[in-house]
Amino acid sequence: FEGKPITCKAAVAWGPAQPLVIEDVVVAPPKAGEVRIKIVATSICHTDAYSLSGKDPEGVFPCILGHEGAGIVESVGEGVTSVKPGDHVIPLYTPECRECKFCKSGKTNLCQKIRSTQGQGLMPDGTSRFTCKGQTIYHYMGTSTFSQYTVTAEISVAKIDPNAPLDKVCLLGCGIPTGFGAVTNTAKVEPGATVAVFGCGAIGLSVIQGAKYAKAGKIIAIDINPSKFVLAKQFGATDFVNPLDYPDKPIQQVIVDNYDGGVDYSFESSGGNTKIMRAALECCHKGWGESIIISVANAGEEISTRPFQLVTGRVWKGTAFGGVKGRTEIPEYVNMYTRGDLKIDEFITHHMKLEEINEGFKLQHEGKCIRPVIPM
Ligand code: AHE
Ligand code: ZN
Ligand code: ZN
Repeated sequence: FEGKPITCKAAVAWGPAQPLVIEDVVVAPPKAGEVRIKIVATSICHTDAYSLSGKDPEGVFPCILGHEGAGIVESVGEGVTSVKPGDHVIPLYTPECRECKFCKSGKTNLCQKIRSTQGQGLMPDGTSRFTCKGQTIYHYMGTSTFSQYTVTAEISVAKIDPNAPLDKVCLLGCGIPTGFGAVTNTAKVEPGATVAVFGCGAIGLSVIQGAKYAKAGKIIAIDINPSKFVLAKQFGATDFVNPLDYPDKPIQQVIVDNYDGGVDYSFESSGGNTKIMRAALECCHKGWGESIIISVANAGEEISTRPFQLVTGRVWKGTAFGGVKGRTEIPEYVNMYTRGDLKIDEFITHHMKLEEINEGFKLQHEGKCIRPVIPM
């Protein structure tokens, strides 16, 4: 286990709200229980932009962002048994240790084994594997996929079919399982159900794909940008509602009035808008409708509704990474894709070089890009 440091390119976030800078970084070899991964492709998720903005209380700088990627194990540290050099993997920001209270509960995917150090931008031993210009660079979400090489915990990688194209399945690192799993794991939508989706970005489209897979009866796509409805339809949405077409009526009232008292399930994938979270809850059917919050709101934001909404049977839930236990379930998502049962290619609206990564953030912010793929 005498690996050598590797010097490679990475997009470094030197400080909040500053553009990323492509730098030569030194990546130390993996320590015990860690793996070093050659990242083959990465994409950008809204949460990377949130943390870069400086509004994430867990955001530490300088750091290497990125949590939606795929790669090949380059080397492993002492005691690592579940993967070996050459294995194809997807890094997991939600690990799966299979031995903590959370993993053993059977009730959640939120493994807490390394959560505290991960939130501090450090490896489980409390140190970093990245340096640049002699300075320590922090990790991000336990993944840091905006680097040609990264180091993660062994429990933070899903080993996948080596025949799957890494420049496609990299999207299984966050957005696609997050939306799909919210439907199948968190809500457990049943055949024939009426489903509403607030926001048709990558997460909303994944919800639509999941709802179609679950054989929902009606899938209502809601967005103020009607250009999003083209893809929403392709993914299986049956109805399309633009709140701007109803200036005199709250959108929840529009849905309750037009869909027989409201929906069985609603999903909020608005990018963190707490007003939309409220509308998503309140468009649910009295007595049983369930609303699932998926997106990350700014720290300090609060949600509100009248308690009467819950007293009369609506249910408010939330989900992270779609309730997906990554090491167990992500290989299955990869197999669904290779069998042709899961759309991924349709999410990829742009290809760009690592040097153009700031342009990727800009296009996503403007709503012009669902997902860019960046070959590393
Ligand atoms: N640090 C942020 C919270 C960020 C957050 O909620 N992250 C989600 C994943 S977002 C994926 O794009 C998550 O999995 N949370 C579970 C966890 O343990 O962090 C803040 O605002 O404080
Ligand atoms: Zn994400
Ligand atoms: Zn665990």
